Amino acid sequence: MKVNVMSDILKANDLLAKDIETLLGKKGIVAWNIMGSPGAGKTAVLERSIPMLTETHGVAVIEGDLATANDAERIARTGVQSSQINTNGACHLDAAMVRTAMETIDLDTINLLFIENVGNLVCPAGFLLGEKGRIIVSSITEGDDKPEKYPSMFSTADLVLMNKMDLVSSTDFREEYFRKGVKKLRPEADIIAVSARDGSGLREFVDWITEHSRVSP
Ligand SMILES: Nc1nc2c(ncn2[C@@H]2O[C@H](COP(=O)(O)OP(=O)(O)OP(=O)(O)O)[C@@H](O)[C@H]2O)c(=O)[nH]1
Ligand SMILES: [Mg+2]
Repeated sequence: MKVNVMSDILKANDLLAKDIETLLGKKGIVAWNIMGSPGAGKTAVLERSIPMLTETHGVAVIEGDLATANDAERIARTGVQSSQINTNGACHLDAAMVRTAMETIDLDTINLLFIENVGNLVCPAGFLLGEKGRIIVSSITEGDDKPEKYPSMFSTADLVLMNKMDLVSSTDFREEYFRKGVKKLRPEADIIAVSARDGSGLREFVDWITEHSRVSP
């Protein structure tokens, strides 16, 4: 008999993700799935951008990690709602985890939800979470060949942030090579060079979020 366990799991996940998307849509909330390697700077980019975003948006963040509440605590210090999911070993978030975390957030006070996935360049790609789109934070210290080495992840990105640009002179990172690698997999993806350390590029990131988070009436 044919055994089809993985595709059944993905199908169930996608159905729940669709429910989440519908619920968020009814409430006028746009969700972004933030993905990238461990330590790429996903939380740092959010920490530094949230004060700009809250000038015009109600923001909340769901944080996914194997263990600790470190990231949710960092986000809470910015003053917005944050909720931590511990996956206890799982290398990605799934829609059921996100649905549970959403119950801890006052959805009536927000219109922007960031879901920071578990740091990983492979597993999160296969699991929809109800997001409008996907943002990959890729730090330049990881190397300029990451798009071509991790195509499943980069081929689903709507926006790629090249983070840690403040360190570029200490690396052999070739920005054009990286950009070509992304565009080959996903021509429509936007790419922005940023530094969560010195803040460069983050206004452009905030403008991108604002532009792409408009809810059609
Ligand atoms: N120099 C420099 N350091 C950065 C930058 N962004 C993040 N960092 C540092 O990189 C480290 C990891 O940053 P995090 O924001 O925790 O990275 P993350 O992607 O959220 O990590 P995980 O959640 O563990 O996957 C921290 O020590 C940050 O201070 C940057 O733009 N420049
Ligand atoms: Mg983090």
